[in-house]
Amino acid sequence: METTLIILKPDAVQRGFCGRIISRFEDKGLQVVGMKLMTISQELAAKHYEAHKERPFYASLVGFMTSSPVVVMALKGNNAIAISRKMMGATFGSNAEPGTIRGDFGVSNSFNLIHGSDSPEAATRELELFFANGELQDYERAIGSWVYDWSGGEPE
Ligand code: 3AN
Repeated sequence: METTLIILKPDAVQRGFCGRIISRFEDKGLQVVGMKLMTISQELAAKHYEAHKERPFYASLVGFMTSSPVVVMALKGNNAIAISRKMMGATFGSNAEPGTIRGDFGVSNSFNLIHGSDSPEAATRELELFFANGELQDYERAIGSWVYDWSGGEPE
């Protein structure tokens, strides 16, 4: 099982899409194990987007991400990272496929609604940045035995 960090960016919160986006992940079967509304500080944004520091869009990206509250979520599931990325769609709203979150809810390249960790290493790093010890919940879902086939001992 993997856990990934998802951020519903300021445009998703301001445009009132959080419920609909969260529903997509719940409908898919991913388990919400952490969730909060917060405003990202300059310092946290700088750490999160460290890899993009030299890119021309860095300042506007940090400005956008710190401009208004976001919803941060931790989603757990088999291949949760790849599944979430597929559901998010291509980086830019202008060419994201219909059926994906970015494809269905936006047209902008800069305001692209959602972030999702892109590797297990990134997920570990980002979950630690956004959630304190004890904030992620370890719990069994009542529907758990119908989301996966557990007959072989592993979730399939
Ligand atoms: P993704 O979020 O799809 O993994 P990354 O990691 O390439 O995309 O980029 C991180 C964020 O930086 C994107 N979510 C997007 O908001 C922003 N970004 C990436 N490339 C550009 C660009 N050329 N112009 C403006 N913003 C960009």
